[in-house]
Amino acid sequence: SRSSLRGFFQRNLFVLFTVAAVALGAILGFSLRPHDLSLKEIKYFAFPGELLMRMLQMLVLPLIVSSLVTGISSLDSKASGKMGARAVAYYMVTTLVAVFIGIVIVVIIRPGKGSRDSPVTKSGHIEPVQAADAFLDLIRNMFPPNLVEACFKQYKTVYKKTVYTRNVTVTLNFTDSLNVTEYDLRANFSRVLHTMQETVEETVPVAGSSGGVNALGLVVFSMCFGLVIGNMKQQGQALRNFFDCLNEAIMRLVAIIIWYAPVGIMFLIAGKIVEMKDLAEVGGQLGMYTVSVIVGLFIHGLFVLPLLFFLVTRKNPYSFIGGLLQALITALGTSSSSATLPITFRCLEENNHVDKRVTRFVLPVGATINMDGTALYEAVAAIFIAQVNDMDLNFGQILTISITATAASIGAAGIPQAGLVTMVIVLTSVGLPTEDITLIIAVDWFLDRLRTTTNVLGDSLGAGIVEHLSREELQNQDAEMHDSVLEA
Ligand code: DAS
Repeated sequence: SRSSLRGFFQRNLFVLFTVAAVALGAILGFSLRPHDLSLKEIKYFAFPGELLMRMLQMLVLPLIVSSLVTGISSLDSKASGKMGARAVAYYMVTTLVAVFIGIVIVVIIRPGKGSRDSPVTKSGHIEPVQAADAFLDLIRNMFPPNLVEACFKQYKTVYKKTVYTRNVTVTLNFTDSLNVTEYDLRANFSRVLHTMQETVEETVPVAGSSGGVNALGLVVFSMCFGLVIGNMKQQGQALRNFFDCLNEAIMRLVAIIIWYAPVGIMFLIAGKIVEMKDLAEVGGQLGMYTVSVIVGLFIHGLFVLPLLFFLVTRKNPYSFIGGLLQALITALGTSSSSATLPITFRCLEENNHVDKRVTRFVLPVGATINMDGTALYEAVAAIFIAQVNDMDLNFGQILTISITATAASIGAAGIPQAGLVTMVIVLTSVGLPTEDITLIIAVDWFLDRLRTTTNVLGDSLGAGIVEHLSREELQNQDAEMHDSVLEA
């Protein structure tokens, strides 16, 4: 029939478009590299990619609030409690498994033991953010001082940097910032991130790329709000209708943006390829470290998670993953789980037909706190840095790294390179020098894309697993709805 043909068309042609966009982006990027474009020219060239990021980020705020409030208020608190417990159990188990895989890999490959020919030396002074501050920031972000600030936090850092061949002086001045807690942490590390890049004199908005949404605070608020209006029965109906309609409207906007996504992704990939350092430069230790992270992410993402999905749902995980390709490629292009969230919703609901009552609940929470890729990466990076410092970690320290890497991945926002920022918690917890973060910055932009893709994959398979485990509650609710309609 026409609608199934349209469905087939949408599902497959889009994926083809997006894969073609990545390939074209790579070709474009590599053909432009020999022209040695300046950072400015690259920014102009990659502008269509930045547009896509901004369009998706624009939707993150209304999408998180409307989907969570609708999702939670549409379930009775018993059902939502059970679904939430299953989701959290899945998040904890898969994140700890990811950390375990990371530790086994990095202990076997021992990337830090090679000769110290890594091109990036330990240079530049970094003021480490103390772990305690980072933890407090994490808790603080769960309770935004007021909703306006959390949603519309205007934050612009104009920073001027004069870089003298890697000895860097950076002055940060915060202008018209309303609420800088979350980005304080990030701004310090944006200092680290940007000081290791090419030397140019420029002032750019740093946090603009992260969209200025405090997702953690919004998730906590939306869950509480959804629970409350869910229990307000008839009195809350008007609000429930409002958020349901808002959610529907946002998903229609996504349906429009998704036509532009392949173009945006093409320029995001191309722009990054033009900008990146010669990967050939990345030799020795750094190369083996990169291999360790990639091997770990592939084992976790392509074998462990699909196996868990199969064991629970008895469905073919790879055909489920086939429906997610668009979201996975968007994660690869944007290196931001929250920016990918609108596409993740669409892939799960349109391609994999996951119940909306599940996706609305687990996806916003998962995109914010369930980051298997990040947890694996932070464990590998911390142990790599220990190896580079010839520091043998005892079992207690390895256990500490497992716990703090899990906590740091929960705390990492779904924005580019957030995992690098929260790694300070892991390093400080075992007494490793935080300035060694500079050792791994050169390859972080690349690993960030892979771990973000793993994060999105984990969230999406989790939605399928939670739906399967909750099918009884969902069927009961359908039956109740059916009966109430019959009565009416
Ligand atoms: N880029 C983050 C995300 O969006 C992951 C990370 O930085 O570790 O999931």
